[in-house]
Amino acid sequence: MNVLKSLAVSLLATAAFTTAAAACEVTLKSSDTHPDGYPTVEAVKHMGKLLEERTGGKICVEVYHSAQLGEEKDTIEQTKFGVIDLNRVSMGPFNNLVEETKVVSLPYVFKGVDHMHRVMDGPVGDDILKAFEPHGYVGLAFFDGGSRSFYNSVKPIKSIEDLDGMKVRVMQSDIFVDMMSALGANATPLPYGEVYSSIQTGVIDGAENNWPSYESSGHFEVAGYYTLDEHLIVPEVLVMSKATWDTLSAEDQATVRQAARDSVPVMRDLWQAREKASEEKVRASGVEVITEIDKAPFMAAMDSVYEKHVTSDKLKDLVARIRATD
Ligand code: GTR
Repeated sequence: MNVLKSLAVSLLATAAFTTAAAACEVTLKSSDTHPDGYPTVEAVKHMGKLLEERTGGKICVEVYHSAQLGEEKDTIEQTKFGVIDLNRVSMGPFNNLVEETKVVSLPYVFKGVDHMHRVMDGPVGDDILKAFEPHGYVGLAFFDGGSRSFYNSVKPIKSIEDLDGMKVRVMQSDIFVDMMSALGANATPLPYGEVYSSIQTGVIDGAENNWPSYESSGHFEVAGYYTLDEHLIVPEVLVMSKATWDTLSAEDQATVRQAARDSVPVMRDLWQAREKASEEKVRASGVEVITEIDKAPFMAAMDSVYEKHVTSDKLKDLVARIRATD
């Protein structure tokens, strides 16, 4: 969706919510690509509830789910200008804007989800949250994005060789394009909302994502082979527009920050439950899930991605600190 169209949609959506939010002095408009009920959507709603309680009904949050305000790249732009106040997105589409987000978008940089939590809950996470500010965003909290694995409509992928020449959709970031090239596939960066029809019409052979996204997007209906190679664990981030942030008092800013932090454990519980439920639904649908996969060659192929993207001392240091986190 282009920016003007997104703007028009967001204005209309604002009008639709005016009545519901009438009691609130400040209504923060929040964007999410996922459908209602998805863990990230529910976590931001929870944050809104906390905010409303803690400010005596002064600050409220309206979550516009299902990409009602546009695809992630466009909404990130609109958030910078304060057209959207809050945005829950993957780190991926932020890579070309906030370079520190690259280090947590590298294939196999985390040893697993627990390791990712320890890193993002610690000083590395704090530094990455702060890195958003000079670019017009206030980093508030990190959410889960599970492990991303490949799926496609053509054949079971059991080794790197099976990926050779395949057209695979990736998020709009150079890291993921280079990751696919390193694996011998053709990367097609596309907005999330275009993936289903692109697989259906054969524009691409497949994509990659976690269980809840593979399920909730319906991609499993058109791409029936899922290979658990778990090449990426990309955390998600909740940011606020710095333009909006600057209109709040210091006290309200602190309340917003705390409410966002307090939504994280809620999100993690919802995420765990949803991962299980999504996996069950997908397996029951007859999708072929390939679990016997040697990850070592996939990991080895990523050296060139690190060489190309981890060049500055700042990024090298962050990667070293991630690796040194137990
Ligand atoms: C999901 C993620 C979204 C979006 C999507 C994608 O896992 O939660 O924010 O980035 O992947 O692949 O575009």
